[in-house]
Amino acid sequence: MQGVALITGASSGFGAASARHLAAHGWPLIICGRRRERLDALATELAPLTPVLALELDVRDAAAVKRAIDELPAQFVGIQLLVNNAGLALAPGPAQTVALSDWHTMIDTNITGLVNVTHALLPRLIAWGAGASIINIGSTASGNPYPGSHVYGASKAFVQQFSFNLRCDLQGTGVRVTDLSPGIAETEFSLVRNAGNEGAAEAVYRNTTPLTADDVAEQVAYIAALPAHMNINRMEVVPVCQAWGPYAIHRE
Ligand code: NDP
Ligand code: 8X3
Repeated sequence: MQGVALITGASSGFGAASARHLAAHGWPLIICGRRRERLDALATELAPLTPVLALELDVRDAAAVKRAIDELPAQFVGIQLLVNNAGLALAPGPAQTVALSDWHTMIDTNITGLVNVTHALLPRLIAWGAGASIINIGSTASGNPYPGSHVYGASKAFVQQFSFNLRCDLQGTGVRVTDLSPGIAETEFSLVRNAGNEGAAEAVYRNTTPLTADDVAEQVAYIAALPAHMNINRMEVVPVCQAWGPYAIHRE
């Protein structure tokens, strides 16, 4: 039987592309995000392929997340796949210049939001058993420090360790967990990070060939379709143009 996939942050970028790829592979979908119109448009687009439920949901609101999961229509309760994708970076300047509220927003979304959704869905994924998956969208920023990453990279380090720790506790349930960590990808991510400044967002990708949302969505669909006995613990995917830099040495 084909289970349902729930994708957070499906109104844009990786989440929307994952919805399209999973729909093409026959997954019934629950697509979540705060921007209702975008979700409705995506649901209308995908409706000829698969049943789709659009849920307006802020992942930071634990009570709303739990209520939405508890009140799912019967057709959508058989959840086999959770794609924890909703997330954002803010304030790309040095840590010492950043508003505390921006740090809180990243923690509330990338950490607390991901935990809220995971906690609400674990009973359903465990009920599904073998073949169920959680795909947490991490980042190369989780293990590679760089200027301006401060709380963003640290929040993705949480995602990686939480993914690994979940694997330990889910031993024997059949539920798989993957930290899927992309490098630079052209989505609305940089527009959000640069507070809507299109020039600054465009400069991030200028003269590069970054990953696309489809590149990442293909990995989501691949991981979700693996045989039930296989678990990819972590997959890091970067564009060829992205590699590591040297240590920064400050000289007097
Ligand atoms: P986008 O900005 O295009 O998409 C982000 C998605 O997250 C949107 O659908 C947005 O929906 C949703 N979202 C943000 N805050 C909330 C919230 N509080 N509640 C519910 N949904 C929320 O960026 P990407 O697709 O690039 O980002 C997706 C994930 O990938 C993020 O976790 C990001 O950190 C990660 N990532 C991105 C990389 C990149 O270079 N693009 C590389 C590595 C990882 P809405 O605003 O409608 O709520
Ligand atoms: C986003 C990728 O390289 O901007 O997670 O940190 S990067």
